[in-house]
Amino acid sequence: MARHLITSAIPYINGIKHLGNLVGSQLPADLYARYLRGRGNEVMFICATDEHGTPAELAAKKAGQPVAVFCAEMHEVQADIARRFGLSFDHFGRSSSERNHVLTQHFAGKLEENGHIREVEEKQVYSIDDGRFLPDRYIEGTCPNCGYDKARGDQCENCTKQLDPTDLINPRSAISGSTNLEVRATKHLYLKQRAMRDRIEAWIDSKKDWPILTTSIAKKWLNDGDGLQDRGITRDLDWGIPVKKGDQPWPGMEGKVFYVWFDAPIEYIAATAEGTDAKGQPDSAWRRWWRLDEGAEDVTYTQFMGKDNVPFHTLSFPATIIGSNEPWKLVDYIKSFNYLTYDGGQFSTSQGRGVFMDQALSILPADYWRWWLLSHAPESGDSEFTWDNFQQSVNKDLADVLGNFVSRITKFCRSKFGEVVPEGGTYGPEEEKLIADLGTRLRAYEGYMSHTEIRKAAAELRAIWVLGNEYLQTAAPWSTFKTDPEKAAAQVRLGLNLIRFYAVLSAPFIPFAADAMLAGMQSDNRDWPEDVAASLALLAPGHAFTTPEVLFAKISDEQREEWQERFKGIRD
Ligand code: B3M
Ligand code: ZN
Repeated sequence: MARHLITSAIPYINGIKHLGNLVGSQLPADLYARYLRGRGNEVMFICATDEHGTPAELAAKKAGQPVAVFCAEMHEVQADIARRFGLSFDHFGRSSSERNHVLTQHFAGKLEENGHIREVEEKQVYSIDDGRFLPDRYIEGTCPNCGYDKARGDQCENCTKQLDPTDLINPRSAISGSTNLEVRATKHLYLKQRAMRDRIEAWIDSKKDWPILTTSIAKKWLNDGDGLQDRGITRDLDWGIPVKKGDQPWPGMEGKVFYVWFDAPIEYIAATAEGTDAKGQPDSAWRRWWRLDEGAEDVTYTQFMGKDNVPFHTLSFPATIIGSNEPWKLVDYIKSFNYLTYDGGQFSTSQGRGVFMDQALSILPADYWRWWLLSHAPESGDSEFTWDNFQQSVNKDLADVLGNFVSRITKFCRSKFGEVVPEGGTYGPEEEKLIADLGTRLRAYEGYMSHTEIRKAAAELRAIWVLGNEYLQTAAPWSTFKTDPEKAAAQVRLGLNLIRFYAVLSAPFIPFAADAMLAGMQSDNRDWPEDVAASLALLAPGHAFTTPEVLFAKISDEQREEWQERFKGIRD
């Protein structure tokens, strides 16, 4: 039994995530966690909400709530949706937790002690009426280049020119609209990543098996232009983790907080501690996952994220860990994803375009989405969600192949033998061939699953379902029964056992259907089929079952059209 630490990129608190976010981190991480648990490994699967930064502050303002209240409520909303999607986190933490405050301040203190922090004086726009500094993109004004009157301080959306806030004509606060602005000097802490460049590069180069998407992004930031830049790790905001050196004040940094991207990855560690705290366990319970000197030597750590998060996980977070000079666990494998597009365009949180997690669950159960998203995961390039494709995939794979298999075999058995596994008959060459073919495909499936090759794994699983259907088609127990009821009994026995076998293999993809299949077979044996023949003999003659309800309903053309229409616009 091996030990696996798995983290998903932590979703921003500012709203409910769309399906593109889901398939880019939390869902594949869940697939992997479920698979590894299914194989008997010890797994710690961690996620959390990412609660700091200006977007959180502004979303709270828009909701008319104090930011702490907004975050607490939105955390519960996201936790509930995650649960309903079957995301099996061992803990779903909060980056605003006390644990994260302490750990983030601890890391900053260590980095400073080891000479990895420098102070930089900057000039920044201050809004007198808002009583705060404004990040560049919260300053609006007229573009000096094209005259567009809603240009942002970092860029003009109309002509795409990169801007400095001071370039804008008639600048105003995007928060209040106030023009009562001035430029003030402010001091910030920078993490001296540049000086750690060679150590980080050597570490990345040692990861020979990483996906190309991950290493190519990391390399780009290491080598492009001037190479790895030092990064500001503090902000002039109210909401966030106060800047301190460990538990000591940081002179000159009063009233400032750490930058959200500094504390967010540290939350992976903190959330593990939040989880063990919640169980009343001692610190050693989380430290054995994270401290090389306290048991984490034999942990394999895998991270899941969208490609836009890769630089922070290949460069900045490792710089924090390495720079601490303490024996913290570094990631072993980073699985990153391209983007999922929506019906010819982008999914967009800010524009409310696409299907959001709560909306998805309001029209169909989680497994329909899980199956489509995972079997179309944007691994080697972007992939596109279309309602057509979704309908086809659900109807073919889930309803026609898997669902139909379960329903035919159970209904036939009920009508001829009753709701028990029938006895009598023996397996012949067809059954032996099926068992051998299942074995070959199962080993391939395991290979893809353990390397997080998700689309290939899905294709292999589908092929395993198809084998059962084809067997049923050729064995045709309904015809056999007329001439050789004993033989038909053996065929049906194999078929019923296949339902349990499929439930176990499919659980990482479609956990709810897997539960329904096992409940129907009145079995809670979830043992992974190391030996296919033995696994297909687990439900012995005389074992009672109940014929399950329809596992997967087909999506009709009317439904497809209705949903396409309903979700074509913009969410309000
Ligand atoms: N919240 C961005 C995102 O959800 C960010 C990830 C943090 S991972 C430590 O894409
Ligand atoms: Zn412009």
